[in-house]
Amino acid sequence: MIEQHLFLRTLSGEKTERPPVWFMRQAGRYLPDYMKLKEKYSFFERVQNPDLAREITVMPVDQIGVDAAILFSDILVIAQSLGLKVDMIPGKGPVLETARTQSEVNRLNVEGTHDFFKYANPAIKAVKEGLNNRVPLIGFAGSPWTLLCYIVQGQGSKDFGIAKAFIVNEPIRAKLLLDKITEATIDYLNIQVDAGCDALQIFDSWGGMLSPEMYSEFSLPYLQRIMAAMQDRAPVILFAKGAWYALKELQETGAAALGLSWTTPASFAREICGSKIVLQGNLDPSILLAKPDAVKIATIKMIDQFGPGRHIVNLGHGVLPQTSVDSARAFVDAAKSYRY
Ligand code: 1CP
Repeated sequence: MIEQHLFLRTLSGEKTERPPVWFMRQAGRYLPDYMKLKEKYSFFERVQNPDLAREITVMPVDQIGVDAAILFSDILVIAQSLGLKVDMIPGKGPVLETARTQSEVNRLNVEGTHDFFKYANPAIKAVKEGLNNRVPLIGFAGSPWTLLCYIVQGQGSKDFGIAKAFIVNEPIRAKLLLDKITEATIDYLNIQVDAGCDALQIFDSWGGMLSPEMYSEFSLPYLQRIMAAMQDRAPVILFAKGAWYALKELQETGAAALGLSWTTPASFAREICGSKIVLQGNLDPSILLAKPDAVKIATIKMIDQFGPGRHIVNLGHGVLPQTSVDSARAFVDAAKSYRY
């Protein structure tokens, strides 16, 4: 029974013998076998083809030994489903067709969500078959604010200045855009749960770029809507990178767990949210660039800081592409040999 798996038991608040471990971006570019598939197939072929989605999603389970799989996809599929072209440029990252003017935002098509995500059900079913109940499958989406960052900016950015100026200059239009992203995201998360995802994670990767006031206006209300819609569907992990000031409000959305970046201490989160909160995180991904022995020591020290339970071991953000497979394994092995 998948419900009996360590990862899902921990998410439900049970006391366990050790913390489960997985890490953000685990199905990706630090794995040599993934790089081989990357040469042969485009990014969205890898996402949409059931055989490729299965092979890539299962890879870190077989090769690194993580306790949960995360579906191979990207947060930007929501931009695509709304009708915007997304190109993954090798060496540069994603480049998107933007929606900034009123007519561009009006044109975004929420009604087309189910049609666009026709591929997701067969892909997720294939992944579940490949996992064969060894570990649970995490589905995911970006937060509406984080999606707005890419849809308005058109690409990754250090400061997302165009996106921030947009919400200040055009707050009403920004909220229409956020509404549309929210609606599409709820539909897509339901599709993922219906197809067999056992848990969900919402990535508010750029949440912490907003001031607390701006966060409560442009990110939190949309997360609250998503969380309300998912309440009886699957446990949800909320990862709002760097938004330490919103932890209490994020907890009150009904999240099963909160993800922490490495700049937010576990003790701080427990002080704000109480001892019962399940926390996920938060080793600095750069530490995985160190030698395996050093990674082990740092990982054990990090687990100690979370206290005796209610913790899912993860990084504080996505794994870096330069990470060696041996150091990634040392991180996972340290968690798997830990005992409370
Ligand atoms: O072809 C490639 O390999 C391109 C690299 C790549 C990969 C492996 C991209 C482009 N996306 C992905 C997969 C991906 N993206 C996953 C797969 C599952 C896993 O985690 O193993 C997930 C969960 C994501 C989520 C994602 N995409 C986030 C949220 C997580 C985070 O790191 O904050 C974000 C911000 C993106 C946008 C994105 N997609 C790709 C890149 C290079 C980026 C970042 C762009 C930027 O802001 O510079």
